[in-house]
Amino acid sequence: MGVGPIVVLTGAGISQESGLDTFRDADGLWARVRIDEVATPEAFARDPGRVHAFYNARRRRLLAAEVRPNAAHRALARLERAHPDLLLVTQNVDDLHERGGSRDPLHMHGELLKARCGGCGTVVAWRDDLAITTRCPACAAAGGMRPHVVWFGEIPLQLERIQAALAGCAVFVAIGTSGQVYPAAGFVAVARAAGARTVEANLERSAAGVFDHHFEGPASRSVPALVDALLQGTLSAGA
Ligand code: BJW
Repeated sequence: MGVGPIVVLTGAGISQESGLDTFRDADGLWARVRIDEVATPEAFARDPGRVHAFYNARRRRLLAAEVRPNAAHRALARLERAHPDLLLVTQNVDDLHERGGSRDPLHMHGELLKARCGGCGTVVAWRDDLAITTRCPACAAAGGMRPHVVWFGEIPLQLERIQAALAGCAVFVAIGTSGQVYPAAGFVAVARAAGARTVEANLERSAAGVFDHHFEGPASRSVPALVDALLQGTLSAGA
């Protein structure tokens, strides 16, 4: 396939049909919980128990038997196998890309199944609830363990690697993201400026006018169609 390097950015919408909440849809997390109570470093400093409760509930949900990767996650793994020059960047903290077969997705907003010590900085795999009393397995300090996620006001992970890939990509694909949170929301403009073709998969096409191609509908249907179009070289004709 001759499309050149591909960067794929995914957001909460790709995991919605797997049983995980999005953030900004009408029934999303931010309709029920205030961002400044659970998703900032200040919130964690003020009331760590509240923040732990929010992430503990989401971690338990992620580990529930019925939460599984869907056809969209699997289609991206298929694209990666056929086209190794692909960087999969996800804003999601779930592990559904890994479970769907993707080898090494870049989790720019962190991972819910990891915890980090605010004292020594150690990052460890974590599947249990976190509490104020949880001790760091490395330095044994209590009180500093937090979910390994990126809150508002914190710097997303591996931005240099992402920026380098965006600067060299021929195709940029955004899937299931509302494009409201920066810096991820600006990636499409960076890719466009680098000459990439830009592709969106979402329930509805975004109004911003920065995408060349649109695949509308639930990700479990639109993403396999998008991947087929990329692999068959029919993107221009297809959407
Ligand atoms: C479907 C579907 C289906 C549904 N099929 N589709 C003013 C202007 C500009 C920027 C700022 C500003 N003030 C502050 C900022 C910066 C701030 C920011 O962007 N704020 C905006 C709200 C204005 N950003 C930050 O603070 C970031 N850090 C930063 O900027 O550092 C400074 C810096 C950067 C670079 C260099 C140097 C310095 C950090 C942002 C951290 C975001 N964290 C969260 C929580 C992570 C942990 C957790 O999971 O709890 O990340 S917030 C939340 O939003 C989460 C998500 O990853 C992120 C994006 O959400 P996403 O994925 O787009 O989900 P939704 O719900 O918004 O959209 C779902 C979409 O799916 C919709 O479009 C649906 O239609 C669609 N959909 N079902 C297909 N079945």
